Amino acid sequence: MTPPTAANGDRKRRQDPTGPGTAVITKTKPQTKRPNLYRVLLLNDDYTPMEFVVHVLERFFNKDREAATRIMLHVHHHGIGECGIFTYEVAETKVTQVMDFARKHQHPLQCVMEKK
Ligand code: TYC
Repeated sequence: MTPPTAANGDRKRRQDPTGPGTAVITKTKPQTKRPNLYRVLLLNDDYTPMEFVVHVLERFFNKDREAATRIMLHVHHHGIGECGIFTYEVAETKVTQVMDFARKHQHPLQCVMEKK
């Protein structure tokens, strides 16, 4: 028969860390991970009508006439401009919608996305 020594008690606690005198503390990770964001850009060209670009910005990027005109003129003068910032899937959808719409109307308008 083994006498109940202090050493025996220590051994018992090492085998069962949830036994009396110990507690398991679970730390919940704060759920604050931000999604990767993507800029959707329009590129200038010499052929797409200004009015068509304004319409694209109103229709697919929910810009009012004033904001759409400002962005279109920025692209016209600087060669490239931002339409909006979205998560990957939304950005990809916008690019596809704009490219399909431009092709349907036989304009060479280019729309691209880049990681922010
Ligand atoms: N440069 C075009 C023109 O003069 C207008 C234009 C603006 C085209 C923006 C594309 O993304 C664009 N008709």
